[in-house]
Amino acid sequence: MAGTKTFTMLKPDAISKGYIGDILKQITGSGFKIVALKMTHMTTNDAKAFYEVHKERPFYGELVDYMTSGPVVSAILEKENAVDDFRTLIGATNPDEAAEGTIRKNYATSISENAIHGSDSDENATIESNFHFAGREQF
Ligand code: DGI
Repeated sequence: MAGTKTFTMLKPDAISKGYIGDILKQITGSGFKIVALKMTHMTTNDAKAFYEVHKERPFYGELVDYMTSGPVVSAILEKENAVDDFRTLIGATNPDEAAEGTIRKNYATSISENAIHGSDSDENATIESNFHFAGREQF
């Protein structure tokens, strides 16, 4: 079966702590192929749009401020069952509840500064990939 795709973003806390290489190594070591990759600094409007689904939540302002506090590394990943397997690899939203060996357990700072994003459905993986990457950047 051909691989399916998911979208990920290494968040500002992971970048500032120097974890880009270690996290990408854990991702590729877990069977995911990187098919698009870049570092960007999201604008406030970018972050508001990316997390629009959370706009009524009390943490929305904090989330937007955090996601624009420094650069992010975004990537599209390919693997069989990519969305679900990647959610398992990153672990629970709150690193205190994340399983041993997951990326958030290994590298996250807190529930709000939790190191990494992973799409929660195939549909959102496509929307989020197209938000961050032009077609010619996706391989
Ligand atoms: O898909 P996830 O990133 O695991 O979680 P989500 O889609 O429910 O939430 C998106 C991000 O919003 C999450 O990675 C961190 C932040 N967030 C979620 N719930 C809380 C939160 N931040 C704070 N401060 N408090 C929360 O309860």
